[in-house]
Amino acid sequence: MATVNLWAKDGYLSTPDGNSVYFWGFSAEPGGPAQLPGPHIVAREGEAITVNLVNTLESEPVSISSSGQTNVTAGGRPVGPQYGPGGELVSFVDHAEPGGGTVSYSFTPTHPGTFLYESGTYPHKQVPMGLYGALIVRPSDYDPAIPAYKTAYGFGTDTEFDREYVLITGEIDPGLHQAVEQGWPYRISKFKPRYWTLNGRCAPDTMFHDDVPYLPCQPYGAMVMGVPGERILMRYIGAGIENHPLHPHGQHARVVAQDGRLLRNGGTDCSFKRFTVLVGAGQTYDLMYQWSGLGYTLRSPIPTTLPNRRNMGIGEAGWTMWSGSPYLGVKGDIPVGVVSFNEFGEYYFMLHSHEEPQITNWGEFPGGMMTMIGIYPSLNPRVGTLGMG
Ligand SMILES: [Cu+2]
Repeated sequence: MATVNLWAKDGYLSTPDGNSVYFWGFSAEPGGPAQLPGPHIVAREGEAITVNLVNTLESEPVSISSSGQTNVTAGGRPVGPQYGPGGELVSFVDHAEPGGGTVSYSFTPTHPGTFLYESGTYPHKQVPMGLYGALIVRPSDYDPAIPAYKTAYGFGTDTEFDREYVLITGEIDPGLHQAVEQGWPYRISKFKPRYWTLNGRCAPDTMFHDDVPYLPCQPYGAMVMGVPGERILMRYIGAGIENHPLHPHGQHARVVAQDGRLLRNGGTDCSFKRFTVLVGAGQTYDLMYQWSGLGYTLRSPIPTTLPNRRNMGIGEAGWTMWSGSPYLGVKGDIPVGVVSFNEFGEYYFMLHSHEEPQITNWGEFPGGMMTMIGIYPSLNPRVGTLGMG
């Protein structure tokens, strides 16, 4: 039986404009930092899994619920709603009391797919505060060593993939987070997000690698990478309380599943192509992105041609491609040792929320719910694999 241990903690998020935001999140280690989103949980269809939760928060109980999972038990009994002393609803499922309380959930996923897990306790508060993560259920016949069995939904479902990426949407209202930190009243009616996140990060941090040391509480990057012709599985998860129209440039994506259910009715393929998918709060979508632009494919890869250096202006040239500065409009020399511009011949396509105010960081464009898809002539096979499971 698979076992996952999670600790609910508090911490501070980093945003690209230099802000620091108090948040609550799950950690996979008793001594590790809270993280946004929580650790990916990778389970397998038909195999029992136990999720142990320790609540180190001092102020309120925490629980974990996952839409789409059935027959969940805690302590051997079916989970049920929890009420406070005045009869008010506190949690949708059994919770762990504050100050080190524990709860242990067990269930057996009956379907493969992409799911959200989140706190079921005061969810209008604890979910925006960051207590959410991804639950990936592999099909029972999943075998990454055999291409026909390296699928999202099982052999023969036309969901084989070469690489996979989880993209979890969220929003941050720093005012409400500060209210929680200071113990002020939490008024969801005042909800006004200033940051929009993919995997807990705002652009341009979304494009950094996993586990960069300067984002200790935001370990997951959101950059999608592949080579022409590869089947790139993108798992969208709407963890926040807003809806987000996500749009990849470069190629339409094929929606193969919704809310952890394959879009197939008997033998009829019900998948469909879209250039924008509205990821609703609490919803998940599985999309297949297969870039074949300019005639490049797996058999006909992008040629790696070095650009003529005379065609790349720098600094004083006056028509700078990139000035060497992280800020737009300020010129400087490129860093010592940097000698190349796109010399791999890769192509980049934006992937972003089409609700354009969401691609800002507190009003500054670009930022927020935006990342890039990089299509390369070749790429390490370990890129685009999920760490756990
Ligand atoms: Cu666009």
